Amino acid sequence: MDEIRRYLDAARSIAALTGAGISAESGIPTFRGLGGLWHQHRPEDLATPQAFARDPLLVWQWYDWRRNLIARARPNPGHFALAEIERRYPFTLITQNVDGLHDLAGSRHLLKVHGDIWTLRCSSCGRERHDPRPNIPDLPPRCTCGALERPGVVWFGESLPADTWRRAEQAARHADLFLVIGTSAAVYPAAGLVDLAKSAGARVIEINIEKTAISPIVDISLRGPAAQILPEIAA
Ligand code: BJW
Ligand code: ZN
Repeated sequence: MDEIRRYLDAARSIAALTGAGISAESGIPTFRGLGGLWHQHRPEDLATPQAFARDPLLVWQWYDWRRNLIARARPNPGHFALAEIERRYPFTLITQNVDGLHDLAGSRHLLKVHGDIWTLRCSSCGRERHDPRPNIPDLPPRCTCGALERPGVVWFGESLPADTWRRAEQAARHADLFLVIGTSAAVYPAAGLVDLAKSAGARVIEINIEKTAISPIVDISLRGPAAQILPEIAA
């Protein structure tokens, strides 16, 4: 830990990439692995534009179930530690999570590369609105233009929000310390940020309870729960 705190103190620019694992201790299931969020469905069956076109009600029921679960969740010490790191160091937080728990913990330099579950977007006119209700009455919801609204998240086969993604790449390229926290690093292009940071010269530290696809290429692997390790780093 002392060594890692020295890296933080010496770094001119720090970035972190978080995934579902950081919210696991807030009670939100991860996507893959045991107890994963795919909830007896394959991602390809639910998190794609094709799935929404085929059965918007099924997709909305899954998102509504998740919104309800997330609405009751609170940030954990891992989220708070990253907000604390942002207050003390030049830091950019890149998250694949759509749950909003980093915002609640106080992170502000935050890039949500997979969107936000609390945003609804019209599938026809593109109008976006924030809807904080844990459950949406009358699924599937409709826009004032009459077309179906969809969750404001990024599904498989869709592009990431261009400006947010450009800033994420920039943060990874400029970082001299890159933290990879609670992600299986299985989903691209987000997982590619690790390679990008490493080839641009960053020291890469992984925090995960398990070995992942990127474990062989990182400089340091810290095995354990993010809610325990991050507060130790930020202490
Ligand atoms: C803990 C813990 C604790 C547990 N403490 N740790 C290159 C190669 C191959 C494929 C592709 C490629 N480029 C693109 C693709 C296709 C595709 C893709 O990546 N497929 C792979 C599955 C192979 N990517 C896309 O389609 C992306 N778009 C794209 O590339 O656009 C360009 C394009 C356009 C048109 C045509 C083709 C290309 C979009 C990807 C969108 C992903 N969307 C989702 C759903 C978001 C909305 C929602 O939440 O519903 O994003 S899928 C899902 O996976 C979600 C997550 O953000 C994402 C990543 O998952 P994450 O966070 O890593 O979670 P888990 O569960 O996988 O891992 C949790 C980890 O935590 C584990 O390691 C645990 O051990 C750990 N853990 N408790 C610390 N307490
Ligand atoms: Zn509309």
